[in-house]
Amino acid sequence: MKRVVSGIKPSGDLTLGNYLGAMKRWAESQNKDKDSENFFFIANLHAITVKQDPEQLKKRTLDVVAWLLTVGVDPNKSVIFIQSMIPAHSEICWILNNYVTMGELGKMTQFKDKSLKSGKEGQFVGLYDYPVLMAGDVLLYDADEIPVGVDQVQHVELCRIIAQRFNNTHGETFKLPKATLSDKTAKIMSLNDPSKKMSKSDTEDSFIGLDDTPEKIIRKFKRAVTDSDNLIRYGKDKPAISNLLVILSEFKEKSIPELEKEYENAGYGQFKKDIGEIVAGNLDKLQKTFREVRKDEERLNNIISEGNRKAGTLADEKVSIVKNKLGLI
Ligand code: AQP
Repeated sequence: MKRVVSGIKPSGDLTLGNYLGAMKRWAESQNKDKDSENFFFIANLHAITVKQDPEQLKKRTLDVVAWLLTVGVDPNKSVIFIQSMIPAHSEICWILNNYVTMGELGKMTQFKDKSLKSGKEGQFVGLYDYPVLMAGDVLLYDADEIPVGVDQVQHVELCRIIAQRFNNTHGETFKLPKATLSDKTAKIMSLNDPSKKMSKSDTEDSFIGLDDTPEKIIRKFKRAVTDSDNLIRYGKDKPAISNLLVILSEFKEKSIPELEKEYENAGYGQFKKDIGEIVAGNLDKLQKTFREVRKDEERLNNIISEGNRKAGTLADEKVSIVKNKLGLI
């Protein structure tokens, strides 16, 4: 039996990147891999490393649960829980802080990128400590696999270092997890700068929000940047078109070579129009399901309570083992 753990922050409107890179894959893996136990959580403690409006945060936390159900994460097959509702996450983070150095945390790309504006000195400690909280999220559950986007791989590697260091000092305590990546969707790029990943906290035109209207989606794809020549081809020298091909391939369920052939004689205009329409049509259907699922807050809260109960039992057991080893009474 293999254990899969992954989380998502309710820090903004979910994007196509979150959907293709994470949520859709979670649903697929849960159905494909009968031999796995899945834990998917809403990383609201991670979300507050960037200022959040409290009411919005509460609402978005339930929104994300509803989106997980909408895309097919099944609470009978996967445990869905809320990070802040299991105190063991904060507790293990504090403990693991003593097994990681400032040098290691300072090297994390996400920290460097996100503290560009304020400068490292002006940055709050939460963002710096983000990878340690994440390590705790994973180590509490003896996870084998962490399905993530490319952006999180560095954090999973640091998690292994922390776990190994703890194990070396106190004996075998934590399982060393590994990050699993999908081939192509591991990094969906921004629509107006294909050198950056698509992010929910970026500018409005750079991402497709899962709740964008069809008109908005079509317009955003129409305005998406393209590469210099007019060829629809996948390749390192064509980052913008490659990104659009990956997106189209996911929604059309056709391979990239098939799409290259299909669009051999088409221009960028037609290509972007087709992507806009197919994504808009699919998201429109998902949004209808989302609205139905989101209405039933009682069901959502029951799913969360049940998930918290299952995850909390395991997490408390692990914290208690760790405290014992450290002489914490
Ligand atoms: N563009 C992306 N392509 C592929 N995967 C992605 N993920 C996020 N963006 C992309 C994956 O989605 C999961 C949940 O991500 P998250 O919301 O917890 O954190 P994030 O990676 O920081 O996402 P954002 O959208 O960039 O959030 P903000 O802007 O708030 O920081 C992860 O598995 C992530 O890899």
